[in-house]
Amino acid sequence: MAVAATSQSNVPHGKRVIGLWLALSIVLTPIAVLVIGPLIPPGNDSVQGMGQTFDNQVLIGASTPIMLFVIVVLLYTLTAFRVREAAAEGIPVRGDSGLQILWLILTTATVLGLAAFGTYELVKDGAGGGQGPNAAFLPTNHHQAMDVQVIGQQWEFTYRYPTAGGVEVPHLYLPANTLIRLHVTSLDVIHSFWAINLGVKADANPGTDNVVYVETRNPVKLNIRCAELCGLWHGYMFDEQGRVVSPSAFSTWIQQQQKIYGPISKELPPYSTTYSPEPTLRAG
Ligand SMILES: [Cu+2]
Repeated sequence: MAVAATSQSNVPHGKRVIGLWLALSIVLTPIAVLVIGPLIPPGNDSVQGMGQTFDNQVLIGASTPIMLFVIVVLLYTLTAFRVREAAAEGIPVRGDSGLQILWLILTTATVLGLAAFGTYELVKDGAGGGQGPNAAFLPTNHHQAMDVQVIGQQWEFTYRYPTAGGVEVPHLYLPANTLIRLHVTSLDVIHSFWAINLGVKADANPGTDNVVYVETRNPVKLNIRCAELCGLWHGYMFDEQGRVVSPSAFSTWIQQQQKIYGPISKELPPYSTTYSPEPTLRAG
């Protein structure tokens, strides 16, 4: 590699950087999208989770060439423009309005394009985070959704099934391939219901009916955690015994639960979108 300033100016640095960047991008971007992208949570256990996993793949597909460009420019610069003699000066950098305008257009288009994509993805099926009592964005088939209530309390979640007499149970069971309308609320302080592998995270606030939709897919174990610091045992507020089960297994299960918890449910207030903690006898 020539080092004198005169020969440096004849070297097509720009073409070399672009060529290196293109070659690396063509090889590494599909690997990032197809291999690394699907490893990022939540995975494909619900329709909403699939959507989020697809979003992760799009984002990693857009960001991999950008990251590679930064790395290629950095390493190329360190190698090609390194001052090897104490007296030698680097190539002077002068303004380049064409390059600056191109840079501004590309970065602005990337950021705005991803923002528009992210917004569309977030609202298109009315899922993801809870949207309060009157969800602004609904799945197209929301009239067929099955209602299930999630109640946060220090320090566990319980679940009520209004379609089964309002029975309250300690673990979340959902039928497979079913659209669920979750009503997330709290009896005491603020919690956050996070069903990690379903791609659902919704605030559980007292006095609030926070609605969030999720469409289950195949039977799977659920990993549920509280995602809002809610007091001393917040770290222990999790449930790994929930399941998505086949519809027939679900109807067997809910009948069992009605036998076990039905007598206690009679002492509970009637099913409601929110509760006051004061007169409530808790199950368990
Ligand atoms: Cu909590």
